[in-house]
Amino acid sequence: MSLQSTLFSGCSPSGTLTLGNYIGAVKQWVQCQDDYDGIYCVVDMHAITVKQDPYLLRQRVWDFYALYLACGLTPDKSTIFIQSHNPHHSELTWVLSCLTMFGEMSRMTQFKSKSRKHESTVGLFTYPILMATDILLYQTSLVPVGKDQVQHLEITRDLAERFNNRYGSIFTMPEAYLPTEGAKVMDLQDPGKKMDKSSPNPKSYITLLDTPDEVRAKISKAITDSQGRFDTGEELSGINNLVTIYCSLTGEDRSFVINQFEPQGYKVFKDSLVDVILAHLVPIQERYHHYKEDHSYLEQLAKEGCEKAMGKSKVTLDKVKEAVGF
Ligand code: AQP
Repeated sequence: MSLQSTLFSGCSPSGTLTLGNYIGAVKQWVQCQDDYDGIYCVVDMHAITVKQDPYLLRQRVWDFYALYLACGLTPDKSTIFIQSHNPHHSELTWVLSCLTMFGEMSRMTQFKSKSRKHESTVGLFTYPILMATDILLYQTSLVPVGKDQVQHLEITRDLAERFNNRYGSIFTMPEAYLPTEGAKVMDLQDPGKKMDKSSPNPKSYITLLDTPDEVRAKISKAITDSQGRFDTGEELSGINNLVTIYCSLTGEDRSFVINQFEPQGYKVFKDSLVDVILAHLVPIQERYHHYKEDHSYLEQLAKEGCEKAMGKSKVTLDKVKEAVGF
């Protein structure tokens, strides 16, 4: 039995994985592999909370799976699977839905913002219950969360506590895991917003599959500062975001980077940033293409990953069914 803490995370295949997903999530997961029992999921059930093209969705699911591996997740160390392949997620979601109050769901701010852009389906409304399931099903103790997900982790903890009080102590109480290096990467055209894979403007994000020319063009057009400063004193400035990307990928100190590039100006900095980004992306893309060449191998890995995941989730689900009287 593993004595490591269980860590659960996933990305939603609602677009192509971005540099934001890489810096804020996947790169951290890879670094955590030796220290945690990591469970990493392609959360396609989350993706359909907003309208998706079925053909594109299936393609993206496999692209995500191949990219997780290409970024360095390994099935030997982590459990890597596709959410919809494990039916236990739907089953536990129903049980938890029957413990969730309409009022507490209504307070979720992400629903309020997303329902302005998408159809207000019941699935979009109750999506935090599915997220709670993802976490509780694997007795997760640590969940890497950005600020926008803190509210959803809180409701997960509320549901775990409510269930445990009513039916006996079955769920582990999850805590937020705040990685020291994980940075929030902002939109290249609007640094007030986070870089988002489903943004309608492709210039606002870099995907892990962008060509060198696309990366160069997007970085050269990225917003900086009208006065040419490197240290604007504003957290949400374009240049601040580019320096964050540079530091996250190189591990270099922010003030060192600013001192190095300030005398040389934005052009030299941006050229160097492109080199840094491509030094990460090119090897990832080579490995990605290697995995994509053999779809049956990918399917085999996903099947084994799912069996490993279901081995864990079944233990929890059996206890839940017994506890609620099924
Ligand atoms: N810009 C970002 N900077 C740092 N970390 C980020 N993450 C996402 N964007 C950034 C982290 O990646 C993980 C998975 O996120 P996700 O894209 O699947 O979920 P989301 O960010 O909440 O996006 P949506 O709403 O599901 O989909 P789209 O992209 O369609 O809007 C998380 O750990 C997240 O913090």
